Amino acid sequence: MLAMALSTAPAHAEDGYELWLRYHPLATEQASLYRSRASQLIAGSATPTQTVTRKELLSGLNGLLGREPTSSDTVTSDGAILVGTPSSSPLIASLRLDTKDLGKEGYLIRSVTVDGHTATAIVGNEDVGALYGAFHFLRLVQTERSIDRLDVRESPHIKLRVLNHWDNLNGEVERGYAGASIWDWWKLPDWRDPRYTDYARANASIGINGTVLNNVNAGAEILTPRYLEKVKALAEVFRPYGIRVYISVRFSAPMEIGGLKTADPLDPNVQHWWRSKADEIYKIIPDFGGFLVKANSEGQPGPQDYGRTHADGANMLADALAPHGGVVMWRTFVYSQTNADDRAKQAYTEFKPLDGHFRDNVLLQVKNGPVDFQPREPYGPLFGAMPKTPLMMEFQITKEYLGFATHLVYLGPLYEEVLSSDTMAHGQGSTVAKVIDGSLGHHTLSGIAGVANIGANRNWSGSDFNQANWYVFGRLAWNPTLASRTIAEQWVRMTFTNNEAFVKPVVEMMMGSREAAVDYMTPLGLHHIMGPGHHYGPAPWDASEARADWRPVYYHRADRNGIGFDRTRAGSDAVDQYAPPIAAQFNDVKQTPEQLLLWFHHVPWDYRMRSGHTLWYELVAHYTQGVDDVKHMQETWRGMDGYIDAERYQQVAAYLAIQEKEAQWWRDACIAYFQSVSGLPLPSGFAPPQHDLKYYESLTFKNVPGYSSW
Ligand code: GCV
Repeated sequence: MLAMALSTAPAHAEDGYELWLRYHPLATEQASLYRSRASQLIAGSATPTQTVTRKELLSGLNGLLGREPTSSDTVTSDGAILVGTPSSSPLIASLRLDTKDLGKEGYLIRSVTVDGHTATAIVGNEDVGALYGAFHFLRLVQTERSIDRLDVRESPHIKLRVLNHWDNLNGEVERGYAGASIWDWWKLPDWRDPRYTDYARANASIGINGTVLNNVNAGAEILTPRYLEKVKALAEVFRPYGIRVYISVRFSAPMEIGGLKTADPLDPNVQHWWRSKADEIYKIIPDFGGFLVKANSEGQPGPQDYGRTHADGANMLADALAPHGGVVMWRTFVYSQTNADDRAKQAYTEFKPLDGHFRDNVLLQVKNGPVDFQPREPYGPLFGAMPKTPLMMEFQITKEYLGFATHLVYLGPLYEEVLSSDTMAHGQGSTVAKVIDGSLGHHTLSGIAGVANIGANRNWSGSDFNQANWYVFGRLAWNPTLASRTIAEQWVRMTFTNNEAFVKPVVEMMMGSREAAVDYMTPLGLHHIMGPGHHYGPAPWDASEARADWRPVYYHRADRNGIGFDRTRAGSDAVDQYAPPIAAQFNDVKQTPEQLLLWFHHVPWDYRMRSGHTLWYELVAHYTQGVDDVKHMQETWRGMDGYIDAERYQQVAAYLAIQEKEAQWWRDACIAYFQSVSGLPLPSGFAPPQHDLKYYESLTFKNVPGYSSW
């Protein structure tokens, strides 16, 4: 008996490896219901994509329903699932379904009748559409939705939906909190870890169609033949799943590995070098996606080193890739040590004048906020300000500023807040989502990138709940108008259980988690007051960094009289980078949403908030609320014991305990510091910090994950 039990037990019980593709048996009643509607599978295997689609459906349905549908060529009973494209399947063609508007990646799922039998058709114009449709169908079963009268039509709103890995070739991941890089560069190309296939499955299941393999702080080596062979091997694993590979390139590579004396983008030898390099890449990777570039930013080389513009640099690379259909994703994350102007303004100042100067195959990749992936920022003012240029969104999935792997912070609400922000750039309704999906500027090219939170940890993302951030990124990349709550609910059902007693409170907990983090870290528009360099924990007092704009004190500007960064017309005038109605709103302290108050305004400590309380009171109240919220999350989680496997339950519980400890630390350290600056007594009813300010200031941290310059 024991031997049998052991032989059927999965090698890694519930360690999070399966992600949301967790095809565990549904409850008996549900399973038998679905079995009758998924009795036969009619799906081709003439191409690699068809093969993986078929395999996924068979293993998914087998896992969920306890039985594989029978494979067949004709519909012989009720409950057949037909998968494919009109051109690859005469049976599907005979259904004459309208696939006109689906494009290359879209799909439909339709309940149909074939030869008198009920069936479900999953149809794309191309194989990859059918693959996406298959994942959608599996999700319906996995989340126990009805599959009786289906009429689903889906196509992606955004063309390029990519992950950015900040993975170095030595295996380290910049800002990575889930262990080493999953790319085993040393053993590639000969050893193709099966994990690469699971990575591709996970991404395809949420519609991600591109991956940038290496860090934007790039070395030139990735462009050498030895590494290109490794890139090719990964591209081959990903291709059946509709995923293209891209690489981050170092602008000075022609000098470092090409023996040239310059990397000047207007130099004919440099142009020739990049053209030959692109030819070399496409010879071995015909569907290579293109280059991602961080140039003239935080010490990286770039065209400005030669007195050229970002457009000169991007266009030179674009010309090299254009004959092969590749694109350049050029980042706008620039700010200069020598520029005394507000850091939040510098990307706009640099790039706005270049609108209309980029080649057709260039996208500008813009971080969601004007500074750097803070718990809350206003949307970046470039969105809506460069109508002639396709702008890509860059979100951070890894939680560099949001508590690393251990804090439970669901980023869906953050992404949704940014995507639904109205830039008013072309009248009301000019949301950021419409800027990046290309509809406002009438661009055919559009894109969205997420800085991955994936590493070699068995659970991929460093914690079970961090997986939700990878998931929600993909789903919003496909359709940026989806509600993050709906996505959270689907994720919970797929990742844990369909039991309502679990789903409801856990979704609630997730939805409140981002605001909790904002409250215990940076409430009311505060930002960038984390520990220097590694960004772990609070350090609002810190002024140790060499660069002014890396110091917390630069951002909060607290003194005896007040706190906040004056970005109004009387201050840095960052407000005027927004469209006039938004600028007017942000310029007026009374009209500025209080959650962004200290981002745009320097206000006295006794400033009256809408609640009638003073700013000082509200600040303390928000910090306290953040800690209370985490305690409440712990309480919710305690009530979930027994609904899921003990392994994951316990790890989440342990991580929440860390989060509570650190939320308290954030609150106490920030209150102690701001109190020392304001000189004000703690409002009554609030507990004093557990330690004095000196204690918090004395804490230092070495060997912090994701940060390697100690
Ligand atoms: C890849 C922030 C991070 C850096 C990161 C940079 C960027 O400054 O702290 O680690 O570098 O953003 O996005 O380029």
